[in-house]
Amino acid sequence: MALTGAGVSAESGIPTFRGADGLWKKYRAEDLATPEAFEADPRLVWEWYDWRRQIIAKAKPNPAHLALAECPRLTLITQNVDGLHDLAGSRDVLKVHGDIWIRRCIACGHEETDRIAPLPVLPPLCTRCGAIQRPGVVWFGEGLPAYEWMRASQAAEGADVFLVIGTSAQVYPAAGLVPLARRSGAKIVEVNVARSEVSSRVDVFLEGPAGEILPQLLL
Ligand code: BJW
Ligand code: ZN
Repeated sequence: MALTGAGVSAESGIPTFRGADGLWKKYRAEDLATPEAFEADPRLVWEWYDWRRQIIAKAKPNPAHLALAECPRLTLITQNVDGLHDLAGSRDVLKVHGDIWIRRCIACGHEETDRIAPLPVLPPLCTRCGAIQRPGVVWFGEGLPAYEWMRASQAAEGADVFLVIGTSAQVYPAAGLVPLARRSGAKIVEVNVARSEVSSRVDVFLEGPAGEILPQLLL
């Protein structure tokens, strides 16, 4: 199995969250990626997501996404909301932090998926009931989608090899999949340009850009 984070999309030009050029250096997570922030100022939160949707709309999968898509018998779990694994051809991607291309009504739950960026009206409104929509992502303090999380935990318990790619492994419960897999007997192989929260407890640490290392490792 593989768990990917923002680093796998960095070479596609999508900013990561932590680190020198990370989104959280310029924006405070609690002002933008929490239910409280959205309740206080849905337009501000949507402006940030609309800006990110515009960046992601122009981005293409890089050799890391493509190598993972060509790997048979791989359960792919991603924390990324950008959809680049899908565009690369991976099937059955488990998106544990949601999908930036989904808009979900806060009143009736109706979901709409498209790749429109920028959106014509912010905040966008539900076509079914007219209430405000929210981005279909998982914010701090929110539970992860139950089905995806169950499949991710099962994969961690059954994995022989667990690739941890381009994640700082600081955000839970996703980061907890690494020790879970390790306790269950998996070999942990990490690919990252820098050491992460889990690097001291992996079997193999491959230092470098995912777009260079994964094609060599998997193809
Ligand atoms: C490269 C590279 C290249 C660069 N090649 N590598 C236990 C302990 C402490 C806290 C908690 C805990 N359990 C829960 C919490 C609270 C919280 C949490 O984890 N906080 C920590 C930060 C301390 N977790 C939550 O709130 C979660 N929910 C929850 O626990 O709910 C409980 C609950 C249960 C039941 C009912 C109700 C509630 C939810 C977490 C949601 C996270 N959401 C975000 C935003 C998503 C939407 C959006 O995109 O806007 O998800 S935050 C952000 O971080 C995003 C990412 O998916 C996530 C992880 O980031 P990632 O992918 O690791 O990126 P970076 O930037 O951190 O790292 C990039 C890495 O790439 C670096 O290592 C680079 O070196 C590397 N890199 N270029 C290879 N080319
Ligand atoms: Zn609605």
